[in-house]
Amino acid sequence: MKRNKSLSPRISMLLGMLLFVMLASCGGGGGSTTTTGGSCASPPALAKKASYKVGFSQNASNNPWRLAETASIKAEAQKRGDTLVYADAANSGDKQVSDVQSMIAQKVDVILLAPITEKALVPAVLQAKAACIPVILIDRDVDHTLAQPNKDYVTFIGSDFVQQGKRVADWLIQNTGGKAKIIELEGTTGASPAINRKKGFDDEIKTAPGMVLLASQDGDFNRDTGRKVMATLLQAHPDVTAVYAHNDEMAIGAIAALKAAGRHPGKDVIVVSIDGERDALNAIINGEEGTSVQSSPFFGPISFQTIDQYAAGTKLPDWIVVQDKQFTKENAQANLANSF
Ligand code: GYE
Repeated sequence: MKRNKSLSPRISMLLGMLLFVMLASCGGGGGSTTTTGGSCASPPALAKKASYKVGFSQNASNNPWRLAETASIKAEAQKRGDTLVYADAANSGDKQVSDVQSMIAQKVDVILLAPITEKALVPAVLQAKAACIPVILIDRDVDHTLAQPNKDYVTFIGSDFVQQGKRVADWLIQNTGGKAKIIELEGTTGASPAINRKKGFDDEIKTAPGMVLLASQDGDFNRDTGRKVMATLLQAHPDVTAVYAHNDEMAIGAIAALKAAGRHPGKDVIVVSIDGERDALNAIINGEEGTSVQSSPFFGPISFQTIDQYAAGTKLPDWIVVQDKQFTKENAQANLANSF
């Protein structure tokens, strides 16, 4: 009781400060992209300039997909003569929040953010907004109950993850005659592609009664974690006939685990996944993997075009949907040269 009493003036002062910051920073309001009366709009406006100082907050650099994305962003910034402030959060939500805070302190013009999970980066998105810096989400989305496009951030540029999961499920249903016992390796818990690739796949296989989901577990979008999780699940479910991995890295890990256990991926177990990286295309070519639905990592051109459009005052959609191909043994070889 005593403690509460002595803290309350401080809390009310903090609340007062918070209210002040909110009023000062959100005066533009109402979805307008123009700056009004010294406060910023919602989302904050971007002044047209010959070149920009662009922040790019990457969530990790531990797989070919992330490296291809970073290379694409860096190449496009360089091509345009923009200054890129780059940070790699090394798979940590906390580090990614402080990376964005550092970009705010460095007064970048705009932030490209690939949020590690749907929730972890919401405070950073709101802090950028309060500092009048527009944020464009790329490759992963945030939780829309906590932050909204065309309000708290500009837009989300990325694939339709539900559709990706559904496409993998449809291929698997067709290629197993609608009968399979499946192990699912999920991406990083709480990441938008993990949530939605699971939803798209799980909902679709429910339409075919012979498709049985034996187990579904987090493999963190990581090759070696995928391998270890697969090895463990394989012991509990030796009757598995199909593996659905939320990304190619985990599929490659699963193929290694299957082989180590004396199984024959592509023959007694069908492996399917998402991304379209080179190792997966090669696994499709040599028969060990069935299909990989593409998830393009080449965000450079589209991100910087979106920055230009936003600065020009174009009203952007809440979601700029990236269109993806699908790789199978029919086209894997032809797409190998452009893979990553
Ligand atoms: O599939 C995966 C990466 O967010 C769309 O994250 C991206 C996914 C991609 O780690 O390989």
